[in-house]
Amino acid sequence: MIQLYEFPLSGHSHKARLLLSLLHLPYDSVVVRGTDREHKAAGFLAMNPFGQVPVLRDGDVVLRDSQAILTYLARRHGGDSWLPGDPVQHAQVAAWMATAANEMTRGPNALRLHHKFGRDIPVEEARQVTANLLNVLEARLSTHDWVALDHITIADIALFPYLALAPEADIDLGAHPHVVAWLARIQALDGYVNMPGIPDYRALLR
Ligand SMILES: N[C@@H](CCC(=O)N[C@@H](CS)C(=O)NCC(=O)O)C(=O)O
Repeated sequence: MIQLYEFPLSGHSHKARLLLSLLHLPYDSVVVRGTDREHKAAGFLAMNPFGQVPVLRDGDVVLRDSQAILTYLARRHGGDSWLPGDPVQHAQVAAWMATAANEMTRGPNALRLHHKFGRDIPVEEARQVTANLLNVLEARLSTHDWVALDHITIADIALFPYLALAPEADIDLGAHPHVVAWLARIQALDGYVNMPGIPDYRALLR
């Protein structure tokens, strides 16, 4: 049985939860007790020396990093559609995975850490990164249903949680209707699971 080491309020963990659920893969959730600093204890550091969730264990395979976990699940359990083997399509997905790791982390994720958890961050820089990211995504999604290809891929999953958690990051999505429609499209998928803090974007479209 696959095991997912996670924090319940972690958007990075939610990427893994979401793909596991969309793939209808059963797994055991191992909630890491952040308040007890379990993620910095030797046992956890042996799985991820950075001391961060999520970590996924599948038999002998132990993986850290949400993007890497999505990559593994897609290739091992998801056929050829979530991360196609075609070199060009693979690279197009990889480009957006990099956006999830970079701009999404420096922008919306950082703003949520600040507004929800009180983390000291460069707020103005995070707002600018977020504004640029939203403009780029809005342009893409005004002509396409999905961020990387003409069907859903792990890039959509990697980008979903920290945009969907926008209210907790004091981000207004009002000027980005195509981003909102894309969030709702993901929420309408068979097997979609929510996490605390993500509103029902489908209700906004009704
Ligand atoms: N690049 C990592 C980042 C993971 C990350 O920042 N995890 C947070 C929770 S969302 C964490 O474990 N923070 C605790 C810490 O850094 O000490 C990924 O994508 O999985």
